[in-house]
Amino acid sequence: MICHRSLTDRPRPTTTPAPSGTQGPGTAPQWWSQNSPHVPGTAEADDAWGAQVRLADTDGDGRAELIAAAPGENAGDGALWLLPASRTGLLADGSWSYGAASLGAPVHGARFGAVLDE
Ligand SMILES: [Ca+2]
Ligand SMILES: [Ca+2]
Repeated sequence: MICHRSLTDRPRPTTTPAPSGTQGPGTAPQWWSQNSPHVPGTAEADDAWGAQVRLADTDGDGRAELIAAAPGENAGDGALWLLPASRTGLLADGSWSYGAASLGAPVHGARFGAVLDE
């Protein structure tokens, strides 16, 4: 189960995508926020971090990374976070974030990450 932690630190599970790594179903839930060690940024009101989440093998190694969106980041500019996958599961260490500016797109009020396609 992939989960995220809200600004209030009250766990709120999201959908249940396929697990990453070799642990498979039945492993303990994992929780992250922008306040988790190694996750870039700081949790702020209205970030909506985790409003959209997807698992995708972005580097072709056979393990699904976690993509978490915060469309409210930076007063509505929005951003995405990528948490890398390891043999044993997802990791906060090595995670990174990017926004519309990374793609050369307009940033102000873009709500980047408001919709994540499959
Ligand atoms: Ca933030
Ligand atoms: Ca991968």
